[in-house]
Order: sequence, then C-alpha cells, then structure tokens
Amino acid sequence: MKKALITGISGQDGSYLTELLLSKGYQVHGMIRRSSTFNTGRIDHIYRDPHNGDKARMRLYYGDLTSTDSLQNVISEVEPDEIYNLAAQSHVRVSFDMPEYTGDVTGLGTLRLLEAIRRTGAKVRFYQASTSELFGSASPPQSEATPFEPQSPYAAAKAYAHWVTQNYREGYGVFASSGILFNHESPRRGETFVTRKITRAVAAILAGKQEHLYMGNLDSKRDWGYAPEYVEVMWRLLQHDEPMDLVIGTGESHTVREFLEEAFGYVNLDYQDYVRIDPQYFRPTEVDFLLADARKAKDVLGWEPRIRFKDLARIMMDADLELLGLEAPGDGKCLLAERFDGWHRWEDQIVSMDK
Ligand code: NAP
Ligand code: G4F
Repeated sequence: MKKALITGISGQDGSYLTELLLSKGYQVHGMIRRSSTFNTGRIDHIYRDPHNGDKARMRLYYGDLTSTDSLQNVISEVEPDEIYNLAAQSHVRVSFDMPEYTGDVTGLGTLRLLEAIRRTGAKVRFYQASTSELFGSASPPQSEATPFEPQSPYAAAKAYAHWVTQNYREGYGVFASSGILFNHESPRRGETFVTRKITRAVAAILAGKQEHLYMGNLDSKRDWGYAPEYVEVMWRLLQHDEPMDLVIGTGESHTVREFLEEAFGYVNLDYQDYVRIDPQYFRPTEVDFLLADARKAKDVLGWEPRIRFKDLARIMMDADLELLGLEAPGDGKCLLAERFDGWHRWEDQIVSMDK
C-alpha cells in the first residue's frame, strides 16, 4: 500500500486528491495548520475517529510550511512514497497585502520541503503545485515553452518554488514534477475566489439574503476547469516514468463577466441588476488573459478535460443553491454523478491506515 503525504490537505485540491488516493488504496497523511477554529471542513466527511473502533483511513499532523522542523518530523514519521505540495497562501489579491508572508509560505515553504526531502534522504516522488499565474502577462495560449512573466507577489513566489523544484530535480536527482495548473474550481472552492464568490452571491440574492454583489475587474479572462479532474493529473504525473513540468487547462477562456452572465442567467436573473464595482477588488497589476495549450498533457498522459465552462458554472450553482435549501433548475448533479461515478465513491473501498 502506497503512502502519500499531502500539504494543504484541508484546501480545495487537497480534499479531492485525498478522495482520489483513498479510492486507489493509498494511505493518506495530511499536514494541517493549528488554528483556533476548525479548518478541516472539506475533509471532515473522510475522517474516522480510531477511538470509535473505526479504521482510520487518513491521518492528520500539525505542521506549517514556515516551520522546517515540522516538515522534517512529518516526513521522517510518515516515510511517504509520494508528497503532494499543495499548501500555499494561494490568493493573488491577498498576496499584494501580505507579500513577505506569501513569499515565505508559497516560495520558501517549497524549498524547506525539498530540503527536508534531501536531508532525510527520503526516496519520494514530489509534486509541486505550480500555476498559470506564472505566465502573467505572456501572450496566450500559454504552454510549457511560454516564458514566465509573473504579475504579483504570489506569482513571483510560485516562480521561485517552480525553479527550485526544477533545481532539486536536476541537482539532486529528486523525482520532482510540477503541474502548471490553470484555474480550477468546484463547489469546494474558497469563498473569496471569483467563481465561488459569484455562485454563492447568486444563491444568496435568490434567497433574499443579499442585495448586491461587489466585484473588481470583470474583463480579465481565465481558463476555468473542474478541480476533481485536475487532481487526477497530479496523481498521474507522479506515476509517469520521468519527472517533468506539465501545463493543465481546458483550452477555453472566458471573462469574469461571462461567468456572471452564466451564473445569474442560470436562475433567470440579469447580473447587471445586482453587480456593483468596488475598486478595492482591483489588483495593482492584473493578469488579463490566460488560455492553456495543454497538448503535452494529452500526448504524455492521455489527459483531456471533460467538464467545460457551462457545466462548471452549473455544478457550482447547483451546489450553492442546495446549501441554501433552494431548488436547482439544472442538471449539474446528474453531470457530477454520471461523469465521476467511480473514484469519488471512495467509501466503498476498504482502506486501513493502521500502522
Ligand atoms: P486552497 O484551497 O487555498 O488551499 C490551500 C491549502 O494550503 C489549505 O489547506 C491551507 O490551509 C494550506 N496552507 C496555507 N498556508 C499554509 C502554511 N503556512 N502551512 C501549511 N499549510 C498552509 O488552494 P487550492 O485551490 O486547493 O490550490 C492548491 C494549490 O494549487 C495551491 O498551492 C495553489 O496555489 C495552487 N494552484 C491552485 C489553482 C486553482 O485554480 N485552484 C491553480 C494553480 C495552482 P488552511 O485550510 O488552514 O487555510
Ligand atoms: O478567482 P481569482 O481570485 O483567481 P486568480 O487570481 O486567477 O488566481 C487563482 O488561479 C490561479 C491560477 O491561475 C491560482 F494560482 C491561484 O492560487 C488562484 O487559485 O480571480 C480571477 C479573476 C481576476 O482577474 C480578478 O481580478 O477575477 C477577477 N475578479 C474580479 N472581481 C475578482 C473579483 N477576483 C476576486 N477574487 N474577487 C472579486 O471580487
């Protein structure tokens, strides 16, 4: 049975990756931050208390990317076969307010993890969560060959993490791969990222709990995909014979305005009646146009996205409507069930975490 260690297990991607790996028979070990309130909402449905006689399927450890000792301790204790480094201060706008912290966690944090791998001599395969933000102002479409032009402290920190991952691959022979993932969303997306902010607001407006939605730049274009499909690539990347960098995206790009039209239109509302612009959501420098050229992913891993823009908006809308007890007009849930029947029903698997 393979052992995986996931940093950022409590995040959107960490939770989906945990489900995927459990369905494949892995033992999953995750690092979480100590917090005064619970921060495990996305993985609570997976957790089983061994004190109740249940077999633990997943084990959590306190740690932080800013703490070298916690990283070394968890690697020594778990002795993982694969490490997925998903932890980060991942919000671009916030990185302008907290540039030093973002550099420390998102940039240096990756170095600390790689250095812990090198020092402990652990024979692991390492996945780094690189990002399309690296491309910044580079002209679309963007592929592995596109030069990086980072436009935020977040992107600059991720560039450092990306290059240092490549350096440990080449310099020390660490099996280290980076997935350069374009934006990917889901009902578990953090509430302050633009898609989820919109779908939550539409549901709240429909429920009479919110009057207006305050937004920033509506003209930027993003290549939005569906997070469960993207975590599958992370796993596939580490099963490949050779470590590499790989771009992952849908090859379809839409403006924030189009996402508004799609989400409000789904419940027969006109976004223009509700959306107001608040300059506090503008960024000092913006990334205008992201569009993936993911041909290498298809060639090397045979990977292609199935969920596209309209389906994604519907899946997210249905989930947020349901959270507020509202009827979903569309077929998002059917889409989810039909297209992802299989690995997400990890409960069917017998996965023991007893050591
Ligand atoms: P997310 O939901 O924001 O999750 C980030 C995770 O990192 C959370 O578990 C968070 O813990 C943890 N974390 C934050 N600071 C930490 C620290 N100092 N030490 C340890 N853990 C820390 O992000 P995501 O959307 O799942 O994305 C996963 C990774 O992919 C991130 O590295 C992100 O930058 C990158 N990425 C995301 C996208 C995307 O579109 N989603 C695209 C490209 C790359 P808490 O729960 O305690 O906050
Ligand atoms: O949803 P966003 O905050 O995502 P952004 O900045 O593209 O970053 C996300 O994707 C990256 C991959 O490319 C990841 F690396 C990163 O960790 C994160 O997951 O903003 C998308 C666009 C931006 O152009 C932003 O200016 O939406 C625009 N926007 C307009 N109004 C807004 C808002 N973004 C947010 N968060 N909130 C607004 O009110």
